[in-house]
Amino acid sequence: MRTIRTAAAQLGPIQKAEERPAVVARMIALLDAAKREGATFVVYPELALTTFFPRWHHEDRAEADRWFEREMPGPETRPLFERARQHGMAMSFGYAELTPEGRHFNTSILVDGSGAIVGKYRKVHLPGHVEFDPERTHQHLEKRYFEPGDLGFPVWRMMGGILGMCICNDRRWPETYRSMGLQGVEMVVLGFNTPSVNSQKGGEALDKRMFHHKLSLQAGAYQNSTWVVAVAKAGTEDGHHLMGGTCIVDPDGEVVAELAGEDDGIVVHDCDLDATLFGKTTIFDFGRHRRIEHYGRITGQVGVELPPE
Ligand code: CDV
Repeated sequence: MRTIRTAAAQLGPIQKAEERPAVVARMIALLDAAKREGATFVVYPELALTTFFPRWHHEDRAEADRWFEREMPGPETRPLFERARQHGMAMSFGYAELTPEGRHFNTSILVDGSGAIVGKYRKVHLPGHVEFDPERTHQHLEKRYFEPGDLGFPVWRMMGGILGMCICNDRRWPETYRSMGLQGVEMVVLGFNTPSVNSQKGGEALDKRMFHHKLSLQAGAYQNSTWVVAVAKAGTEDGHHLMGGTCIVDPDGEVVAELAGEDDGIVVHDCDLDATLFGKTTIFDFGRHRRIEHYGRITGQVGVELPPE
C-alpha cells in the first residue's frame, strides 16, 4: 500500500476586512488539527488567503492588487510554511499570484514536508466575465482580474505518488482530469469557491449545484482512476453565500469522506494510491483502449460546430 493520510481542510468564510495574518492563523489551526489526526498532507481551498474578491467590481483593476501575493512565501504566509515544516507535513493551497512582470493568475501550489514549493498550477478555466454585468445577481469577475493559466496541467512525483492540481471551475471540465490522467496522476487536489446561487439562474437549487459539483469530481476520478480531493471555502462572506461540499473521492468514483457544514474544519482519509492501479490497468488502460484518431475535435476546435442543415 502507498497511503497518503490526507486532510481536506475547509475554510469557513473570510470577510473582506479580515487580514492575511488572521487567515493564516486559522490555516495553522487546521494544520495542527490534521497533525493530531496523523495526516501527512493538507489541502486548503482556492484563494485561501482572502475573501473571494472576484465578486467585487473595481473600475480601476489595479485596486484589486491588494488581494494578490507578490511573493510566496511572503512575510504573512511564512508562519504557515514554518509550521508545516516543523510538522513535516506537505500541503497545497490556492492564492492570487502577481508576478514580478505584473501578470495575474489564480494559482495553487504543492509544498513538500520540508517547506519547499515543488509544484505550481495556474487556473486554466476561468469562469465569469470581464465587465460589470447588471443582469447578474452578483458579479463573478475572474476574467477581469486573472489571465488564463499558462502552465498546462502538470503532475509531480511527491510522497511516493503522482499528484496534480486544478482549481474550482477546472473540476467541471473532463479535459482537466484527462490531461493529468495521461501522465498517470494518482491524486488530483483542488480548492473551490462556489456561490450557492447561480448568478444567471436564480431558481437553481443548492442541491442541484451540489449534485453538479460531486458529479464532476466523481466522473473525473472514475474515468481516470485517480483520487480527487476537493476543498471548499464555504459560508457567507459579506452577504454572499458559498456552498460547502468538501470531500474526498476514491478512484472508483465514490465519495469516501465528506465534511458537513460551512465552518473551518478537516476531514481525514487514508488514500491508498495503489487503489488507482486496477482501473488504470483494466477499463481505463489508456494505452490499450484510447482511439486518438477520433479525438481531433477535442483539441482542434473550441466552440460547437453544428452539422450542416
Ligand atoms: N471559483 C469558481 O471557479 N467558481 C465557479 C462558479 C462561478 C460556477 C465554479 O465552477 O464553482
